[in-house]
Amino acid sequence: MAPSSDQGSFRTALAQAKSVLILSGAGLSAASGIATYRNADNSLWNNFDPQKLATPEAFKENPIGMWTFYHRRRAEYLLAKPNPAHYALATLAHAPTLTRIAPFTTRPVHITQNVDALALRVLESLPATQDGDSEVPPPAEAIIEMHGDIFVTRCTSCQHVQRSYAPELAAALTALEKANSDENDLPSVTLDQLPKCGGDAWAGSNRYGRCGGLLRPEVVWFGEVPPRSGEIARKMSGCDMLLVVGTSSIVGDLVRPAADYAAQVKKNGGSLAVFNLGRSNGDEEADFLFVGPCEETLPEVLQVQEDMAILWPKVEAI
Ligand code: BJW
Ligand code: ZN
Repeated sequence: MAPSSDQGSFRTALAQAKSVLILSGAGLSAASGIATYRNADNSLWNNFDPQKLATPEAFKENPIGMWTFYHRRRAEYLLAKPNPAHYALATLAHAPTLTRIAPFTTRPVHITQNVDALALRVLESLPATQDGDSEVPPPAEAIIEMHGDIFVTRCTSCQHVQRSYAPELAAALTALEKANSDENDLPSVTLDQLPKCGGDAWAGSNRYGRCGGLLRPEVVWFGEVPPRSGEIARKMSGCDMLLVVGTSSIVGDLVRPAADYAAQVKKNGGSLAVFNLGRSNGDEEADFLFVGPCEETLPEVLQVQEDMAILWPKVEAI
């Protein structure tokens, strides 16, 4: 049967669901000005073969080139602002809104493939619910960044992991970025000047978290196992309503394991609601399909515009 785009039927199904999950991809952040990976004029990987670039082998072969690429994206994402689609999804982590929309489900976990931290930043900005229940975990626990996060680094020697929104991880990379206007006059960066454990001022210690080792961005490259994969698979097997937002494939022929989740939910008798700018691969399997920019469709279909305005009164984008 063809997917339905009837908003009322979708809301009825959501209101009956007992276990709701969200799976998002790059389309969620498109309205924040962040390029998607594939198939748009400005896509990140139009000029690259991702299976060559986004691998641990590429980092080993060319750490300077890789850090230049990630440093630029990090600087750009730092300036990006969450858009109404992020806020609409985050209202589902707000107990009173969730109780109205889907009273029988526990707080939906948002599994995002995005590495831009925007969904996390919005959940962290959600005002605390005044329900006096100290047992309720903080909203940010309702997010799993399954392909990592560009603001997190891991030391390749001592494995120390750190989150930092500092604009500069290593002075040499910032100098490179500033010199970018004249490609012929690029300062040369040496391995020693790349982001290192303990920072630019590292002075020879070998302690954990200050060992001088080369840092890498804590993103998930091809061939690496996404963190919390087991936990995600378990959650999917108990899910009866999966919202799939802005990802290019919902059947297992693009980026796995994310592209397997929708089929898994369907196999277990759960429902699938897809929010995408256009038709995406496998969306004929969906029960509900809302074609259009998710920054418009999500607030409207979930009917959370008012909740967004009340929860984030100072955000202009809402
Ligand atoms: C809008 C919109 C708007 C736009 N509103 N919508 C066969 C051979 C060899 C390997 C494999 C194989 N089969 C499977 C594999 C494994 C491999 C894989 O999938 N390879 C395939 C390429 C073949 N996968 C892996 O290696 C993964 N690990 C793994 O499998 O481990 C084994 C294991 C797993 C689990 C349990 C046990 C073992 C790791 C995959 C890592 C992917 N990493 C990347 C890069 C992150 C770092 C970085 O950013 O630099 O993650 S790849 C890239 O693709 C990124 C994304 O998260 C991911 C998905 O892309 P996404 O989000 O779908 O973006 P787009 O651009 O493709 O689509 C955007 C969509 O939005 C479009 O549909 C638009 O229409 C829409 N849109 N504007 C609504 N306003
Ligand atoms: Zn270290």
